[in-house]
Amino acid sequence: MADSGSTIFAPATAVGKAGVAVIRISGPQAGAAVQLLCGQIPRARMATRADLRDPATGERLDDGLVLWFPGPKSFTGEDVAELQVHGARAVVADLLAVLAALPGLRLAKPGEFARRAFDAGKLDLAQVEALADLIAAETRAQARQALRQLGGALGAAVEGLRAQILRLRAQAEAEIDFPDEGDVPGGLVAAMAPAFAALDAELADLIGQAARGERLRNGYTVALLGPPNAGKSSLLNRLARREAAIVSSMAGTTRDAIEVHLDLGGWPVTLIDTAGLRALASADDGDPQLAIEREGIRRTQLLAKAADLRVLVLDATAPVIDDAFSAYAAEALVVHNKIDLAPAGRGALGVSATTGSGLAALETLLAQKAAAALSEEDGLPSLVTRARHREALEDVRAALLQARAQTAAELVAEDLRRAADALGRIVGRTGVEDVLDLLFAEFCIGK
Ligand SMILES: Nc1nc2c(ncn2[C@@H]2O[C@H](COP(=O)(O)OP(=O)(O)O)[C@@H](O)[C@H]2O)c(=O)[nH]1
Ligand SMILES: [Mg+2]
Repeated sequence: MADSGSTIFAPATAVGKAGVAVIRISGPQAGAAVQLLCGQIPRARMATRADLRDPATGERLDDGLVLWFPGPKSFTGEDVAELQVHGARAVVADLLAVLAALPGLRLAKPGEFARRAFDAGKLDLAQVEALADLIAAETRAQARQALRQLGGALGAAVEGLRAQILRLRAQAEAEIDFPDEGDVPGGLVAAMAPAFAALDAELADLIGQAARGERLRNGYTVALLGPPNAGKSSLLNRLARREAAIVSSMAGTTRDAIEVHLDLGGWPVTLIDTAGLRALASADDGDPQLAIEREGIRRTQLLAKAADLRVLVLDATAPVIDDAFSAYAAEALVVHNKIDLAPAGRGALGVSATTGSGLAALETLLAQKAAAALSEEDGLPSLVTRARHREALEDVRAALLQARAQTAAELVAEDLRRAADALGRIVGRTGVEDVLDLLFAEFCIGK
């Protein structure tokens, strides 16, 4: 993907019928392309109205705005142009065809603009991840967290830690080069003890934020569990306000888990519908229908375990707790559905997927649980948002712990070097080639 000599272009907005579409061009030929299309290079960073023409025929393709960002003060660090045109499929298709025909220009690959920004040092790796998260954000809390990371907050924290570690390393290196006759073994590490303790506390704090940050990115997961026909799928559809899951009076209709993403008061909640749980007699082995149901139940058990919250949905007309899900009954949120047919039992929240009664209370309860799990203690979103960050921080902590146990200055220096490298991985300084391709593939074209 490191073909940086070419000039790339792509629509930066989703294709379809829209008021405005943005086409982005980046690379050494961006200026020539703008000159050919618009007959001029507009003033830098000023919106300029221009006719956009096919240079081959002179035909006017659209009347739009052109923005010119000469490198290095641009998103990618290269010469960049943005064409704001009418968001018609025909206009965009014509302009893309004209651009493709120009020498040295080609359509960008997914994430290629962001990749160039990263290669030019405009964004560190954590910021690139944040950009992907921001584009994917479905709720305000997710957008807030991504924006903080895009602003470089994680990178700044990492650089602060790295600078402290490099200072310690310099001390260790000095000890190797100019050993003092009077040194006692372990004296070096003893002198560093306060610095090690401070670093460890800071790392523990960051790692402590990880669970919340990762959960906010992925959504607070709620699994709907219960016997077949209790109305789990109906409830999910009702909460999603669309027909996501198949509803049927035939028991065992839902085999695969269906999930919908809800925004409950700004908090992302992923609601998972599951196959109904019921105790199956092992004597039924060999019945293919039951084998499928058995597999569905096995998957449900796994999902139930992994979810942040389990909601046990029972039929209010027959709220029996079967062996198959009795294990969840104690800690799950118990909901009695079909209260249009029978009143809810004691200790259960009564709802009706058919009439909608009780659903507002259920939504409020789910939002409260999500808020409790995701909300910030200090008023700021989590700095650590991905398993990748958390694992690197754990490696840093382990390397520092090892450094503290050394007596020889050489070994202290070596452990400190490993700690600094692990930090470097978070922002993409070291050992990230394998991560890069995966990450940029997360983007769609034009980003
Ligand atoms: N009267 C009534 N029927 C419901 C309600 N919720 C679901 N049902 C019906 O119960 C049957 C099973 O619903 P479904 O959502 O497929 O249950 P699941 O197996 O738990 O997913 C369907 O015939 C639904 O129409 C409800 O609140 N009231
Ligand atoms: Mg179902």
